[in-house]
Amino acid sequence: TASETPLPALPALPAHVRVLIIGSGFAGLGTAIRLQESGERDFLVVEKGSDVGGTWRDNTYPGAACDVPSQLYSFSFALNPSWSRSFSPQPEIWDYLRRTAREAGVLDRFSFDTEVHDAAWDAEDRVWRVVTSAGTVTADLLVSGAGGLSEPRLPDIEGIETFEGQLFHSARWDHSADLRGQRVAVIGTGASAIQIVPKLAELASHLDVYQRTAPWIAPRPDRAYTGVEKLGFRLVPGLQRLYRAGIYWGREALVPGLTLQPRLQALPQLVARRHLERSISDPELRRKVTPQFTMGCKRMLISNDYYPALDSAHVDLVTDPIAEITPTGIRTREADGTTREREIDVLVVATGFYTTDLPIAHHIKGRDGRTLADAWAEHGMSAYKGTTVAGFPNFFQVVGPNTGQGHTSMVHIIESQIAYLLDALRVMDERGLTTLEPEATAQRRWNDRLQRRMRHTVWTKGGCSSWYLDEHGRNTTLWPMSTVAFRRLLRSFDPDAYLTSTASKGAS
Ligand code: N01
Repeated sequence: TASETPLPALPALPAHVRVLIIGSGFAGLGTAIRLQESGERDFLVVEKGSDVGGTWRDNTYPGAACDVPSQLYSFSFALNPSWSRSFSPQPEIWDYLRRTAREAGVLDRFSFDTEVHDAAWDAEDRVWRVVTSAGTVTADLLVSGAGGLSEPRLPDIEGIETFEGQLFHSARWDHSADLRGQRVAVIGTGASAIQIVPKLAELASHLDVYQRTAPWIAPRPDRAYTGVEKLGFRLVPGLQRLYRAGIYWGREALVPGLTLQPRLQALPQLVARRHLERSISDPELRRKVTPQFTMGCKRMLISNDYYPALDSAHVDLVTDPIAEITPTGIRTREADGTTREREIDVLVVATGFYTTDLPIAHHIKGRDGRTLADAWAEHGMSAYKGTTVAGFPNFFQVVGPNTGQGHTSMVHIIESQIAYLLDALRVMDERGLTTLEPEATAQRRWNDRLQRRMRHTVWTKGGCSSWYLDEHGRNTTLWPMSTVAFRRLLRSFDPDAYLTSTASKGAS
């Protein structure tokens, strides 16, 4: 299969490329393929992992699967007739990405096991100087496809470093750990945890699930595609596009409105409550898992096996707050003020990622050595059109600030950003531009408008805290309108919003 074929190796890093891309998930890989299709071969993808796939390479935990329908989870230019189910398991998505990379013939431009240590704008030579673990490369343009959910965040719980059993993050699963017959704990009840818990419940002798906030969980309408459907996807061009369009427009029509009108949540909340009641027999457990915030405030989850797993005799849902992690287990603070330790052999932390404080932001330096983290320190992450940043010439961030999705596929957003980047290159070529960077006022106007809209959404008003919000309570991660609107706004590159320079003249 595609997964078993060795990857072609790049003999050495080139000294200079026109476009340097960081990361090879949907964002980096999509950018590389589209660049090549546009006739641009002078690019390099640096990837710190040993393969393509991004989050779909890294998240190999048991039960890992997509909660966005398969039909929406492929590039529009590389549909996948091989999906086996309506919601794809992780190995299929990873395999799709590996196959797509191979078939596009771009892998000879990839450098794997290559970590970016530092990327700095050299104002004199007008290039990005990128220091990697495999050497230094200069590039006219720098594209970050490093992802918004790629750096695991360990919980800041006292004593975590003292734990003597096995401990790992959901996104860095330790497959050498034999969990059969072990006492296991999971901290977290987000999208990752609810997929992991049912699988762990099958293996562990005892499982404790530590819940801080009860999430909303709706039924998962997952099913295997029939033989007729699969044959149809292969043989009838257009059938898959029809499926895709149907699912896509259904979501586009409904979900963005739901984020603005919490009253419209009444029906989906009822469906989720019924789901909870049907799945759990124990009234005390039902009470504990009943969400206390408006649906959609955190990511909406879907699962058919999480609630039944919690309802099993050997699984305990612990809602008392964690006081500390000890060498042998987890100690909680009980309602009466005493503490209680539950002993475990293995601890799985499914506590999410660095989202509004991306580690890579400390390593990308624009004008005057200012890092992205410096630029974002005061008011949080922001970009122009989620893609370019004032003070960072010739820099594009695919999956940048306020581009995330709560209801549909990121791939649609990613393709909109890639199209914008390609159009920027076209404009640079046509006008002989050497540099471009968004005007600070254009960026400010864009973000003021977004933040004004955010104030009325369920993410801000729904009564929960989530990874969508930064330390100032601002949502700097999600796109608050439809993906169709995003595509329209990024349809063509808009040089009027940019400071540009040509080889002979200075910035204008
Ligand atoms: O992470 P999360 P995730 N003590 O941040 C809890 C995508 N994704 O990996 O809710 C105790 O959502 C925290 O509690 P609370 C998807 O976009 C997609 O699950 O903050 N608990 C929460 O329960 C998703 O949204 C798929 O009170 C602590 C959990 O840990 C995003 O990735 C699958 C804690 C973290 O939840 C992240 O999901 C999986 C502490 N100190 C993920 N710190 C698909 O299917 C945190 N928690 C496509």
